[in-house]
Amino acid sequence: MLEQINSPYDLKKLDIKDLPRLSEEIRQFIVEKVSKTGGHLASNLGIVELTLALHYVFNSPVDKIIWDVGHQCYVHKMITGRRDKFDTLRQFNGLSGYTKRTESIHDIFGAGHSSTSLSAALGIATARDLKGEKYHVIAVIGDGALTGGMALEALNNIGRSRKDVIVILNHNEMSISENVGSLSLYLSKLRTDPTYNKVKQEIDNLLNIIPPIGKSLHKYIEKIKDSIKQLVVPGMFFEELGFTYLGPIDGHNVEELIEVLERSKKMKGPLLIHVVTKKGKGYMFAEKRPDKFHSAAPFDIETGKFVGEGKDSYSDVFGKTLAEMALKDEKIVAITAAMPEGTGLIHFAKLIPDRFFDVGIAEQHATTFAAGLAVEGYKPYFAVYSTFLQRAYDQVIHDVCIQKLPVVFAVDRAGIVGEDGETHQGVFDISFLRAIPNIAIMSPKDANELVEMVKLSRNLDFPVAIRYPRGKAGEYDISRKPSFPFGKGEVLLEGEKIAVFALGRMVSKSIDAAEILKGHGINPFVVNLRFVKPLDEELILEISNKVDLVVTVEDNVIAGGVGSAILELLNDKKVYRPVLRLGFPDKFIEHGDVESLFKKYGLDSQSIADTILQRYKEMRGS
Ligand SMILES: Cc1ncc(C[n+]2csc(CCOP(=O)(O)OP(=O)(O)O)c2C)c(N)n1
Repeated sequence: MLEQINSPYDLKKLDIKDLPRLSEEIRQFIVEKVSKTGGHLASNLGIVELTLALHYVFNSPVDKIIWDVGHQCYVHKMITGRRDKFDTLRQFNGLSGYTKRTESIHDIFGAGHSSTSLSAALGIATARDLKGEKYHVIAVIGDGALTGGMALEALNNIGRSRKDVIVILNHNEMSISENVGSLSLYLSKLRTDPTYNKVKQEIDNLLNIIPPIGKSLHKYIEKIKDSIKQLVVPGMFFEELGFTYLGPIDGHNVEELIEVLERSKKMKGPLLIHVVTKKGKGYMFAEKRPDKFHSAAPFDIETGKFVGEGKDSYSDVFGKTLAEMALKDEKIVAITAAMPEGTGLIHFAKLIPDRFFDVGIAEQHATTFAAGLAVEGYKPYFAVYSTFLQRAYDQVIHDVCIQKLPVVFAVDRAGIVGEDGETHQGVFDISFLRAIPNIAIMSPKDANELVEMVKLSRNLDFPVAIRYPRGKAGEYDISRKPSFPFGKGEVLLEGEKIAVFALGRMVSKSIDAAEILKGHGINPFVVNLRFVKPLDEELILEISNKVDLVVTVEDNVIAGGVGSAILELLNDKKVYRPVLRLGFPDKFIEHGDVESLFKKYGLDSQSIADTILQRYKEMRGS
């Protein structure tokens, strides 16, 4: 059946009775494709029927369907003519793993970060009304995404606006890990409390036996029915905010979903439809461990085992080191914004649960919460992906740095992350953090140096950011003590004529580039900077004074990065050397595997060597 569906129009031609079978075909297709490419498996398996119902009832792209985060859009992509591209999902030059406006007219709003859909929906609905147009605006948001501050700000405004906006709450009780917070408890109560559901059923039955007598009386009775329902049925929280609440509805019963969505088309004002789904539905391993299959690496379908599983990532190194430190140091506390697994803090959570805090998808709150803990003498470590720290920029400045509070930001997934693409690349943090007074920024060249930096940060009494990449870490020793003082870089290769100043994971690439250059008779210095802020000025000036060309290498955008910092330093100190800055250009970096991206942007070892050689030849006029 799937073969026949190349647009929402094709879907609408099917009989409703056929949709459960189509759902099964879609699930098989997704498991098969994602097992090869990797991707957001569990969320997509959970949203099959809901997506079919939405495209069956509404008329995309005239009606606007907006997906929060966008990670659950695979079924939507399949229905909207992109099924044949799934072999390239998240690959270099392939299909994006998120909604993307340039990819399809059905992707009304691009996403990747959480909790934006409701604000976007209200903006679109407001524009619709200003223009006097008529169509439906539907936002689909998960219970995890609903923990984000923006979503709550938007609910507050949608309710007041009285606009026709349909919010579909996809409730599976999971964020990536189990969902947290009191709103989550409230939703669970709605979903499971038998008295709520019994009362609702009884009232429905009771109201349905009131006979409709005459047209106007019928309308009147419907109104009374609605008001009685609202007094006793669940969802009062949303009702008080100004929404009409419908639910909870079985999100795997496609007929029921279609019926409710058809009804919703005729209703006025803000509407919240509470749909209950199971994350990972239909694939046993994903149902059992939806967190592991949230963003899955390629895996074996039969065993559910991930390819390349086993070795520790940088996140594990960080999480294990911090847990080890905290066992002996009761002032250390750890915070995550809904990423206990991804950040490696799960190791901490297991050992020291009472000093571990998962605050939900709430990076702003997490930052200021950490500031509060620091005020009272605790040493908070907020582990957060570089891209999501962007959310908390004002909190970093206003609540942490102005007050010079000793919060440590463990900036995970710094640099390019690969398959998640432009919304997730961590290529801005050096630039946006470097501009802030009072904060120190460091980046380890390998796993051992990460262990040392985490330990070094413990006794620094000001804000610190430690940035490290996504990926496997290699061998390391958790018992290492800091072997370098604060603010000091190291010369890894002594050389002449050219100095390469590299940061973080670009250090090993620069060493490899130096080896290639040796084949051309050039022996550059290679320096591991370690610190972006403060720069090791003494070392940088000393080495720069010895050479004709200064090269900087970083996995951040060039604008405002560590290369800019060195250029500024040399200029201020009147050390006038040409500076070749290597990093990412002034554009958003697309998705793809990390190695292909490094190559495309001239940041693999060979390209680094080639660029240096070319510049050096130009300088010498040869
Ligand atoms: C601002 C931000 N922080 C963190 C994330 C990482 N993240 C992606 S999906 C997700 C969980 C979303 O849960 P939910 O909305 O319930 O959707 P589900 O996958 O359960 O269907 C998280 C934490 C993100 N995308 N954006």
